[in-house]
Amino acid sequence: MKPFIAAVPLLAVAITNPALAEGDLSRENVVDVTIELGSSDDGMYMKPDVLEFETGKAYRLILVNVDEIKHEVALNEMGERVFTRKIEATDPDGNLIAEVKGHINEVEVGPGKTVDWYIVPVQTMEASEITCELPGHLEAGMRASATIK
Ligand SMILES: [Cu+2]
Repeated sequence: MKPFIAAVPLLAVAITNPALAEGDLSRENVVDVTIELGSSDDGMYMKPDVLEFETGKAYRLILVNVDEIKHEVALNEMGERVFTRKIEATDPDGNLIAEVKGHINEVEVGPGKTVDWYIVPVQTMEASEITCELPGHLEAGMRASATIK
């Protein structure tokens, strides 16, 4: 039950403070975590392949696809334990293309593109896999271990 208790103050703040409700939750303290998606001679990868998060901290997952084909990040079990603030896609000049809000489990990233996924973990989790579920990619090695403390 403890993880749920930790989540309550976050939600309360989001509801009572209009500025935060618009997506500025913990903006000053966002921790950037870059996850590179690509292929190598050994197959396909997520780099780094071990990730650690803490409940109540705000993160920006910077999904960088360095490949010439589409990849994705599926949070799987972790998706049930994080609050997604928003997904943000921008053009090469940094102009906003799309901001997506709501509960999200998977994000596909086009070849050579980057997408920012803003999350706040709200519940602890033992090591669990995030994966690329595109056909053949998981088998080729596209997985990373994620833990929420
Ligand atoms: Cu992939």
